[in-house]
Amino acid sequence: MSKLIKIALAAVAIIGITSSANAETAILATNDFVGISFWLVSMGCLAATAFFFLERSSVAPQWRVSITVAGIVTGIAFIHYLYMRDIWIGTGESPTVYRYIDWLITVPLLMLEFYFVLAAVKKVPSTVFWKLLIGSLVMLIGGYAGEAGYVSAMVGFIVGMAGWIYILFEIFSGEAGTIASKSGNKSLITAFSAMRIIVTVGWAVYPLGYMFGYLTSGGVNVDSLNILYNAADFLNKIAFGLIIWACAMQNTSSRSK
Ligand SMILES: *C/C=C(C)/C=C/C=C(C)/C=C/C1=C(C)CCCC1(C)C
Repeated sequence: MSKLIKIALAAVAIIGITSSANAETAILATNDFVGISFWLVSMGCLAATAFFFLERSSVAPQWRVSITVAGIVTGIAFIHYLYMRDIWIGTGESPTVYRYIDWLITVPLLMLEFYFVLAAVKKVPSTVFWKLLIGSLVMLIGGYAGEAGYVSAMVGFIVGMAGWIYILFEIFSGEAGTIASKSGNKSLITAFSAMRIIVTVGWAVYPLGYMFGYLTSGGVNVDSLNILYNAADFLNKIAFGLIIWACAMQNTSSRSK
């Protein structure tokens, strides 16, 4: 299929999805900053998705899976953000279920990016893949069970934290972290440390939100919580992918010189 046809098909798909998700769009008030933040992240995700797919062929072949996955993550988030935006504008309530559905798909994919960037420059045992996948699922299923009331909020929090701490251990000093630091590849090491900072600092926003929402008395202000989550998603999904893209480009040009 020619590139032009592919781009045309993608444009039609995006217009179709957008117009069906917008079928009953309520009016966005000029002072609804939460609604505006949902809208900004939707558009950021759309732009990032187009960017990653168009840039895919600019990087060396072994980096392409990582760039594809970055585009899939922002593409999935784009569609969820359209729905979340509508729910917020229409009802003024937090779209928690949609957030978790989005996390359930995008978070394991983001974790697997650590595997894919390693695999771009080294042979990596498949145990790394499974450890990252299972750690992220434990974190999310624990958190959801707690939020939805299948287990107490505290038990859900502890299980979720255990999954996150396990992931952090794995990428800092576990198998994945060791392979990266011993690789001797500058682009990989740069990508890996920036990605680690995001998973440590950027991801900390979510358990903090959970803590203030469920474990402290008085609860949390839904407006600030949603703005915070939206800003965190922007960093954790879009900036995360851009870091991988930048390192892939650097690695590609240092090879061709
Ligand atoms: C794009 C969306 C991202 C990167 C979402 C990440 C979500 C988390 C890191 C959630 C973590 C949680 C804990 C560590 C414990 C309590 C429950 C969660 C699920 C909020």
